[in-house]
Amino acid sequence: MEHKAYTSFDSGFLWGAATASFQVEGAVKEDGKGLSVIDVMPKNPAITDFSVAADHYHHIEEDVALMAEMGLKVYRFSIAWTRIFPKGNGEVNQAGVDFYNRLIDALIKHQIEPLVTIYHFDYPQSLVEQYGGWISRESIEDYRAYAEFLFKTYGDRVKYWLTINEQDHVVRIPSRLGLTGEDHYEQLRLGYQANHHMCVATALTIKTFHELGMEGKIGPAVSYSMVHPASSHPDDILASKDAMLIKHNYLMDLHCHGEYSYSFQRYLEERNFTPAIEDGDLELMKKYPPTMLGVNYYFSEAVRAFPATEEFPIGYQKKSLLPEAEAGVFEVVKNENLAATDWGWEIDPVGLRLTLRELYDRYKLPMIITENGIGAYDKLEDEDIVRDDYRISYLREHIKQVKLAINDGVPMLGYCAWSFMDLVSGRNGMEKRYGFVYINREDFDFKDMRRIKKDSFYWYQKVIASNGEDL
Ligand code: BGP
Repeated sequence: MEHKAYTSFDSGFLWGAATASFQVEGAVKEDGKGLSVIDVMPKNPAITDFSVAADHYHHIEEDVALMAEMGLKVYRFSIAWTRIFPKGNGEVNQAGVDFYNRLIDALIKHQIEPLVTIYHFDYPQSLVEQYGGWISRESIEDYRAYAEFLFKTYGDRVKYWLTINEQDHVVRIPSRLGLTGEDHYEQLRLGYQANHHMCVATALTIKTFHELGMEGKIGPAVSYSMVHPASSHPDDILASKDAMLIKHNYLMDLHCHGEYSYSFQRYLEERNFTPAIEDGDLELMKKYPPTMLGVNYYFSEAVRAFPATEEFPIGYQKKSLLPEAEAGVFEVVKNENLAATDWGWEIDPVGLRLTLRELYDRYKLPMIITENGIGAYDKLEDEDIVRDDYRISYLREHIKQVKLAINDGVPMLGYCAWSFMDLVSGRNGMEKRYGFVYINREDFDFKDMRRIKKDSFYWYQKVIASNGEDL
C-alpha cells in the first residue's frame, strides 16, 4: 500500500555490514584453533578453500579502521566455535578468546556495536567424531554451554546475539552436519532430527541468556524470503503456501511458537522424517522464544504446482542443495518479472518488504536484516578503482523497501549488508564477490591481500552519514 506520509529511519537505526568467521578469517590452524566441518569437507579443486580467506585474522585493526571510516553503527560477525573450544567442548583455548576480545574492543573503541553470531556453519568436527554432532541429543548441552561461555566472556560489551545462522541450510547440506554417504532421503531424515536438536538448543540458550540477566536481544538469523505463486491459478497459490511452509515457516513455527504445525506434521509423517521429540521439548521452545529475528534475504522465488506422477511419486525431490522441486508439492520456475544476478538469483526488492511484513504478521518480533547483498564478478581497475554500480543499485532498492516496511509498521532494528569485505563465497570461491571492500586476491593467487575501497564503500558511507536519506 501507499502511505500519505513517510517517516525516516529512526535515529538509532543500526546501519551495518556482516561477515562470517570461516569466510573471512583464514588462519584455520593457528593459535590452537580446532577443525570445523568446513575445514574437513571435501574440497572442490576448481575453487579456493577457506584456509586463507580474507586473512581477517591478521588484519583486524586495519579492517575495523575501515569500518570506522565507513561509519558503521553495527558489525555482524561470527565466532568460530573451534577457536574457543577446539574440540567443541572441554578445554578453552585462551588465544581464541583473546582474538575476539581484541576484535570486540576495537569495535567498541570506534562506537561500532558488535552483533555476534554464535554459530555460522563452522560446527566443530570433533563433536561429529565424539557422538555424531547435531544428529545426537548430546549436541544440545554442548551448544548451550558454548553460548553460555560467550555470554559470560563478552556479554559486558555485546548486546545483540544471533544463535544459529540459517539453520534450514545446515539441515539440508549434509557436509555442514558432518554427514557422509549418498542416501539423500536418509540424510534428510537425519537433518530433521538435527533440526529438532538445534531448536531445543536454541531455546535452552535463550533460557540461559535470561537467567544470566543479559541485556540486549537474541534470536536466530534465518534465511527467509517470499515464495510467489507463478500464476493466479489456485494450484500455484497452494504450491507457494506449501513451499513457504517447508522452506521457511516450519522452522519459524518451532522457534517462535514451539510447534510443528498440523500440515508440517503430516508432511514429515508421510515421508518418515518425523524426529524423536522428548517430553518438554516443545514447551521449552514455547517458553523461551527469540526476542528478535535476524533476516538473511537475497532473492525471492516463484513456484508452480508439481503434481505427482508414476515417474515422480509423492516426495520425489530433485536432489539439490535447497529444495527446488518436490513432487506433489511445488516446483521453482523462472519469474519473468525479475532480473537475476550472474548466479541466477532473482532480484526482488519488493519481495524484501513482503518478507518483512510476512515475518512480522506471523511472529511479531523486532527484526534486523543480517544479510542482504549481491554477488558479482567485480573488476579491479587501474588506480585501485572498483566500479560496482550494480551493487549500489541493488542495495539502494532493497534499503528503500526496508524503509517502506518500517512505514507499514514493521519494527526494524537495523540493516546489515552482506558483506563488509570480499570473502570466500559459500559455494563459489573468490570470484563471487559481495564486499564494500575489495580484497586483492584470487582463488589461487593470494597476491597482496590489499584492502581497496570500492565505489559502493563511498556510497554506503553517505547513506549512513545521512541516516538513509541520501540513497
Ligand atoms: C548465506 C550465508 C552466508 C553467505 C551468503 C551468500 O546463505 O549465510 O554465509 O555465504 O549466503 O551465499 P554465497 O556465498 O553462496 O553466494
